[in-house]
Amino acid sequence: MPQPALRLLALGLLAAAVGLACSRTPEPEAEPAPVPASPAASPGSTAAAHGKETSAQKAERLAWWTDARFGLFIHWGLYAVPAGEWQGKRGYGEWIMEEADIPKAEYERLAERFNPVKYDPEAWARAAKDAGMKYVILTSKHHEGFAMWDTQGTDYNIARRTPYGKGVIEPLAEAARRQGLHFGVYYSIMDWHDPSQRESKPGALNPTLIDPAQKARYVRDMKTELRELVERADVDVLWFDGEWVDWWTQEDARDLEAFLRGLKPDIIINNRIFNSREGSMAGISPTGMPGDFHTPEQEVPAKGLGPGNYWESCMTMNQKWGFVNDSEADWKSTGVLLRHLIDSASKGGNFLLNVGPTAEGEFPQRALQRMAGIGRWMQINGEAIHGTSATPLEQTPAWGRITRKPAEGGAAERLYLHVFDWPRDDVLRLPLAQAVSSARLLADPDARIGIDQGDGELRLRLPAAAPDPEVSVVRLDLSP
Ligand code: H79
Repeated sequence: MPQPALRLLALGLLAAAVGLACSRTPEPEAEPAPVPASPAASPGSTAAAHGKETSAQKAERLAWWTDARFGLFIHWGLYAVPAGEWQGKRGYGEWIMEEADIPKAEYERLAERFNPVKYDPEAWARAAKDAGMKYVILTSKHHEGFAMWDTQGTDYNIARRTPYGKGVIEPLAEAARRQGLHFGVYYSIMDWHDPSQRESKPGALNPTLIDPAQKARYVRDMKTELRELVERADVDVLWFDGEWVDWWTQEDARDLEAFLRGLKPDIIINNRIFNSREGSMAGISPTGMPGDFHTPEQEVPAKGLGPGNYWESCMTMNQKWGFVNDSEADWKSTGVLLRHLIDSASKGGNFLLNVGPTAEGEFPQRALQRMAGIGRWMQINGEAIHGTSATPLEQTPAWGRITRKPAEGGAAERLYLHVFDWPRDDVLRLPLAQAVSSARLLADPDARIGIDQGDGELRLRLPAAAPDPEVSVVRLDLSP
């Protein structure tokens, strides 16, 4: 039989040595300090810019992102205007231009009806923070090609074409930082509007074909736009998508990556900067590809990817990424979303949860309710998510998930047991031989928990009822 305790210790030493995802947050979690608008580059960051980074340097560059574990994705563009409906037909989302086969000239006119007078970036950032999220990723430009900031790269932008008359990216970047959150942008490589690109066959904008004579100009405009975003919104993360077009080569991706790291050495870039996703939406790239982290979409992988492999699962609360008029039945429950967050953390990954705001500039009520619900849970249990790393145990327990914080600065090694299904006989079992010095329920620290250990198994006698209706967390301090 394997020795879980020994394996635990070995993993702990390994993680400490490589400087992976350690707890840096004192408990109880302190108010976050505002993130400086132009953080100093970390010592290893120039190495990333030159493509010569050690795994320890990468861990340091990605430290805030790894500790964060939970972020907000925002899909906002012209598609919010039709809200999923075109010519009486429903079921579309942010892909409506392609799926409803809307001619460019007609689609452009949606801009005349995009007037988000209720946009309150401070309120959005506060909602994210209150949900326990640590960063925000906003679409700067989706496949539709419409830029959500005042850019020199294209006149097809929010400042020029809408009654609103100004950009929405920098205001959210600033609001996010005031709330102590990091900020990033989504950017689509494929562009259904730009004249360089056209349908690959009648009615099929996806994937686009490019006119070779216009490619250099298009890539130059991309760089103009991305430089503006990095310099004006000081983006911490670049989240590419629409990378699967044949005309976007690995050479293009490497050139763009070097360009971006030259602008901001510490910048974090997803794997979709290059067409290398395996298994379609699974979002995993082979090793050695450009980018910093893998991007499973609409799923949490069955297993973690092991140390040194960074990933983030992005997921919608409902059926579409952009705002659509839908019904409650289309939405995942707060409990389901919360379990995806915990599942991601227990496997060593991040969870990026999406909201599609309306064309008036508001988050849908259903999204706000879910974020508030997760926030109430995070208020009590956030320490079991933030700054944690993957479970050290080989087996996923039938009752739930495990996250851990390695021993640091005199604190004991900690395991967090996220109990999805409260045991009927009140006894929680896990294969752990290492001695336990304390066991406490985060939602009810005074509740008595009986500890019984033997034969490589830990048995915790829990109170008869779960203190949290969704997921109750037991914090286990292990003896050194
Ligand atoms: O922005 C959101 C979506 O609009 C966008 N990604 C998230 C973050 C997206 N959603 N669905 N898709 C993209 C579907 C893409 C499907 C395909 Fe392919 C593109 C099928 C074939 C080409 C990508 C590449 C998946 C398989 C190969």
